[in-house]
Amino acid sequence: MSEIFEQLATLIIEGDDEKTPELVQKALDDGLDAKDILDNGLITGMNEVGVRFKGGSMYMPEVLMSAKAMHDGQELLRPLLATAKVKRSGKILLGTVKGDLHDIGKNLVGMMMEGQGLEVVNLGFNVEPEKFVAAIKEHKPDIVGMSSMLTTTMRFMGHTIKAIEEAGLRDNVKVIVGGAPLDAAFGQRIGADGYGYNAGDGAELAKQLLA
Ligand code: B1M
Repeated sequence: MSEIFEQLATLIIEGDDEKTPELVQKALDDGLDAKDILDNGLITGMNEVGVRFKGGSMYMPEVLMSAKAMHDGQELLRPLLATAKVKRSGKILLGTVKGDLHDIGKNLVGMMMEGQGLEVVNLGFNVEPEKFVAAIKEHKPDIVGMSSMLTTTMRFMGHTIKAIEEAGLRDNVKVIVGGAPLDAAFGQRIGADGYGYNAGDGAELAKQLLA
């Protein structure tokens, strides 16, 4: 049984988005549990991708391929996991801030977080502070994650945190920020709970904040 999990993890690391869903389906047909397939196969593979990415032995295009394989494999499990009421380890609301259309990095962060077993509600890009606030009320996340790629849109992270405070919701959520023009000092200055340097780092940070 552990052999099929190892094969799944390897397919994720290799970023094989054709064979991953096929093997997930085979595992299901063999009667394996959806959560075991997720935890011991897909997430194990994605964890290794995070380690290799952080260590510099995997690069962005490969990580994106792994993320796609992970996504396609997970799609088959999603309905089963929902039915089985498997408890995800936390919920994160993710968006690129107002005025900013860059979403490749933010989507990658979301996929890495899904790979860590988190439920991700992806609000897309150009997300106004008010939309973050409304989404917190609707989805009740544990963490709000904001991305910005432009020096001109970084300030909307602070505006969003302020809007969350003014709505009386700041104590309900942790806030993490990331994006190429930011650093940890900026995150602290605007009152965020953490800053993620890259996708793996962001996912790890979310896990730490939930622990
Ligand atoms: Co634009 N762009 N762009 N662009 N673009 C940059 C960001 C830029 C650095 C290019 C340059 O001048 N060298 C520059 C910004 C300069 C600045 O402000 N410092 C720039 C500019 C100026 C612009 C426009 C203003 C250009 C123009 O129109 N004159 C315009 C702005 C549009 C707007 O947003 N309103 C614009 C438009 C675009 C496109 C739409 C064409 C396209 C975006 C498409 C898309 O995202 N769907 C685009 C692209 C692709 C880029 C570059 C080339 C690549 C960005 C990217 O996807 N990187 C970029 C130059 C560059 O970065 N080399 C550039 C790959 C991605 C995986 O990395 O996004 O850094 P990244 O995400 C990382 C980390 O930052 C981190 O983890 C991710 C994965 O490791 N991270 C988080 C990100 N969010 C996180 C959140 C977290 C944690 C970690 O927790 C919540």
